[in-house]
Amino acid sequence: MYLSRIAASLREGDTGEVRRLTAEALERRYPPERILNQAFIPAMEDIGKKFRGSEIFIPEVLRASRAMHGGIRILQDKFLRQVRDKKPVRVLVGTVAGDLHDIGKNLVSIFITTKGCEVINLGIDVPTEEFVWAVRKHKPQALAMSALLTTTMPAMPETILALQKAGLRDNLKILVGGGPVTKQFAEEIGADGYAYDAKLAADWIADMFPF
Ligand code: B1M
Repeated sequence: MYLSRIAASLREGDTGEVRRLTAEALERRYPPERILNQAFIPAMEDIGKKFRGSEIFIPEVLRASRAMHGGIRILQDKFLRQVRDKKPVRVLVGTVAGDLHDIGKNLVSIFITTKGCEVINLGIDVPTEEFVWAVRKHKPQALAMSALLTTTMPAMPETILALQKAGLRDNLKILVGGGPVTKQFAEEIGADGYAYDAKLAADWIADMFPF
């Protein structure tokens, strides 16, 4: 019952209700993965379909994505509490320079968190130098880069090259993904992996760093 109410509130873009129902569902011991997989993701997929079919427009998409972020923050607190006592694999996540899309990237973050990893989310429009700086500072085992625009895809090989030049590439696994990114592109630019969606991204990290 909670799941369908959360999904409906998300579609309506009602952040307050999504947060309230998510917190209540967690209190009633709904597993966070279930809330994510059976409420947030189907509702967001629905929004994507309606947008493509011109049934709704950008303001509605933005309201729904804000509502999902509100709910994700509550889920993320829960996931983080679950991994606090482990020594987790550290993963840096970010959307590349020039790209403001963050919904898919945030899904990737949360799915990776569910695998028991510590995720450092650098946000959107992350310049190459900031990726390099963050890898040097946080010493992650993996970097996950997202791009949703064909025009921002070149920032991925640029970042990989900059990491190589800075001597930071060897001990780092690099995963790329996002709408226009393909497996072939990932191979061409020298990434270690490609994932089609957030779940596969998390599975890839878990395969790379089994524990
Ligand atoms: Co933009 N946008 N947008 N947009 N937008 C797309 C991406 C687009 C496909 C729409 C279209 O034309 N049909 C198109 C890109 C075309 C292209 O280049 N191939 C596009 C465009 C052109 C633009 C602008 C240029 C529009 C303009 O201003 N003329 C502009 C660019 C701004 C910029 O970034 N500089 C723009 C702006 C925006 C908004 C700001 C209005 C808003 C973003 C709000 C936000 O993120 N906070 C927005 C939105 C919402 C979309 C659509 C409608 C939805 C994207 C989304 O969040 N989907 C999108 C059309 C569409 O996809 N139907 C569109 C839901 C999300 C769960 O899916 O992000 O694809 P997605 O993530 C998926 C996978 O891609 C994958 O996993 C997720 C699912 O599990 N994935 C990874 C993502 N990152 C991954 C990383 C991984 C692995 C998997 O490993 C590291």
